[in-house]
Formats: sequence, structure tokens, C-alpha cells
Amino acid sequence: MALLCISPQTNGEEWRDLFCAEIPDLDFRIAPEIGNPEDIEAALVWGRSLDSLKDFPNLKMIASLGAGVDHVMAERHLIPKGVPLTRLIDPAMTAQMTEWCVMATLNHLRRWDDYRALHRQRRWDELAVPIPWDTTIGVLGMGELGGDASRVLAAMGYQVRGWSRSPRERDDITCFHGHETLQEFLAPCDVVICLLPLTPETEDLLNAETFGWMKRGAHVVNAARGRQIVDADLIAAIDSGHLSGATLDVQRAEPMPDDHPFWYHPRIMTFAHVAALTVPRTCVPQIAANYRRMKAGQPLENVVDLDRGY
Ligand code: NDP
Ligand code: OXD
Repeated sequence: MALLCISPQTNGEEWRDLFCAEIPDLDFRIAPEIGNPEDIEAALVWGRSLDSLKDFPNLKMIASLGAGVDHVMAERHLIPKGVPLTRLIDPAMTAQMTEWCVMATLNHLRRWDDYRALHRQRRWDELAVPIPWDTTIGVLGMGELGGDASRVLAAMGYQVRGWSRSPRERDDITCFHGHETLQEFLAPCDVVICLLPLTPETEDLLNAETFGWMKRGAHVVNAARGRQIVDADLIAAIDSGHLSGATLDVQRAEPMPDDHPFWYHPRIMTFAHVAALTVPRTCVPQIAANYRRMKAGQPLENVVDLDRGY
């Protein structure tokens, strides 16, 4: 019986070495070298690559090599019925994401770009900056990533509020849930950080109307998925002076086309989907543990709810 890597963007050899260190007798195969399709019990996927799953009659587990599963959900019809899909919940990814969100927040609040411009002019000037506890930061999505980023930002002294689908209780954070609370949630935020999964409910969520609910001067940070922002609406909200700018790790089309206006906008900073990178060394042990559970007939961990979409 074998584990098959069918992710076209993954360095299969690197993952094979790490898996075989965890499970020495593992038969690890890398597509297109599939061998007998009846041998395949588990598949590693990332990107759109699910066509072949139907060929594996003994498939018992699909592991997404990412935290977000929108790429798999886009091909949900190709997931064989009853086969669980797992995702990554990895402390190294969480730590990287929190670090990136803190960086984006501080660059805005402590006026990094303005000070850099002054530096280039050899000007020794003082600019006004807010006191942490006078600053409200809103985190959209209070799951593995949003939950940790909000914890660290609250510990830094900011007023932090979090928004989720279902109710959450936190001592350090004001919690909101449900779409009907979104306007109230966004209204006082100086910085809005998006850490939501991409689902039909969250696609285009940040648009002219919801930007309008944000206070004048708010800064938007998106580390989740590009399709959650309506690009033209973001540019219009910044150009009108309503929003102060945006820091975007993710975009609608990745890599972003050369002529995309985000490249040229002075108040928008983009990154290349690097806020939290998948580190094979830290991710393999959890997938290997799930593989062992699958072999032992035990329930898997980090299973995605296919109906909820995340
Ligand atoms: P989780 O599934 O752990 O958390 C998702 C959170 O979003 C939950 O709090 C959930 O609510 C909330 N949510 C989902 N749908 C809605 C909705 N319709 N309305 C309000 N809240 C909603 O995900 P993670 O924290 O692990 O990851 C979040 C996303 O980050 C990933 O899906 C991925 O897209 C992105 N990501 C980006 C990376 C990068 O490098 N830029 C790296 C890794 C991930 P509830 O608590 O009620 O379930
Ligand atoms: C992920 C990502 O979902 O890298 O893991 O965006």
C-alpha cells in the first residue's frame, strides 16, 4: 500500500525523504509514477490536481499541503465520497503568520514608509503615532491563524476585536460573530486584518460597502485569499482618502500580472503569498501521524468539514 504525492507544485523528493524518515517502510510515490492505482491509500495534494483521485479504489485519506483548502474545494466533485480531507495546522505556519500580521500592523501604525521617505531626505522629524491602547485592530477569522495573531496583538496592548462565524469567548478580545455584526465590528477598527478561509460567503467580502463601514483612515491587511477583496473597490476607497492604504500578501491572480494597478499604487504594498510558508520539516510529522491513524483505523485529525468549506 502506498502514499502518492500528486501536487504539481511540490518538490516530491524532499517530501519523500522526510516521510521515509518518519515511516521507514513507507511506499512513497510521486505522480506521474503511480504504479498500480489499487495500491494508493493516501494522496498529498496542493493546487488543482484532483482528476486522478477517482482512479484509486482504496483511497482512504487526502492531505492538503496547505492550511487553506479552497483549491481542493474548487474541485469538490472530484473528492471520492467518504474519503476525509485533512489540512495543515502547523505551529510554524501560525508563528510566521502572526509575525507577518504584526509586521504589517506596525509598518502602518509606526509609519515606516513615511520615516523611510524622511530618512532619504536626511530629515530628523517627529511624526504623530497612536498609543497602542487607543488603537483598535479587527481580525476577520478567529481560527488557528486569526486566533493567534489576535492574541499577540492584544498582548502588545492594542484593543483587539475578532470576527467569526460561530460564537467565541476570549478574555483578551472582544468577539463578534455572524454577518449581521460585521458593520458594528468594522466601524472602530484602525487596522482590519483578514484571516478568513475563502468560501462562497467570504468571496468579495471586502468591497465598496464594507470598506464604507470602516472608519476614515483605516488600513486593510489581507493574508488570507485575494478573492476576498474587490480590487477596484479597494483602490477607489484608498484614492478617495477613505482608507489610508493596504498591505496584501495575497492577490486574485498569483503571480500578480505586470499591469495590475496594485504594483503601481503608492499606498498599497504587496507580498508574494509568503506570510506563512509551508515548511515540509514541520508539516510531515503531522501528516505521517494521520497516515498511521488511517492505517490503524482511527479517526484522523485536522479534518476539513466539506459542507462548511473550511
Ligand atoms: P481556520 O479554519 O482555523 O479558521 C477560520 C476562521 O474563519 C474561523 O474563526 C471561522 O469561524 C471564520 N469564518 C469562516 N467563514 C466565516 C464567515 N462566513 N463569517 C465569519 N467568519 C468565518 O483557518 P486558519 O486560521 O487555519 O486559516 C485561515 C486562512 O488563512 C486559510 O483558509 C488560508 O486561506 C489563509 N492562509 C494564508 C496563508 C498565507 O501565507 N498567506 C498561509 C496559510 C493560510 P468559526 O470559528 O466560527 O469556524
Ligand atoms: C496555505 C497557504 O493555505 O499557503 O497554506 O496559503
